[in-house]
Amino acid sequence: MLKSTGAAVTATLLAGCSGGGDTGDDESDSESGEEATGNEAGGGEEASQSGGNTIAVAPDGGFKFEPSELTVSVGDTVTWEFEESSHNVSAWPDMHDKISIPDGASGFGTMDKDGNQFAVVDAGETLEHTFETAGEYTYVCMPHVASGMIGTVVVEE
Ligand SMILES: [Cu+2]
Repeated sequence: MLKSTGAAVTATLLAGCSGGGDTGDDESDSESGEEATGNEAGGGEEASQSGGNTIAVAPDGGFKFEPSELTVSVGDTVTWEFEESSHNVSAWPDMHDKISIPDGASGFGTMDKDGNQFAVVDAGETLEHTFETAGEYTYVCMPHVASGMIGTVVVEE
């Protein structure tokens, strides 16, 4: 289901299951050293991503994605971290006319393509998506798209 599209809601997996050596939870505080060097060293792949291509959902309770625009490369995985409850991510073009993805790209979201557009996720959960097609993806939070809760990921070759 979600996995087949390259997206997965992984809840606490990030912190829980991949921490080879370190105690895991201080990733967000210590942005500087460890993740950068740990990237290639092959801990869990989730662990290496949390310092990099991460988008905060509703930081400080705002109806926004931070950063609102992120540029990555084909093959990169982006992680959305839900800092508050009552939000979601949809990059399914049929759900809203603000949503757009490149021709031939896969949609993704915290819900399935035909799922509940207003299903929200809890604070602390994450969504991961690996971008296989270059181009510009505009995704939204369905409950708050009218409030401008819209984000963009630009995927370069
Ligand atoms: Cu929202």
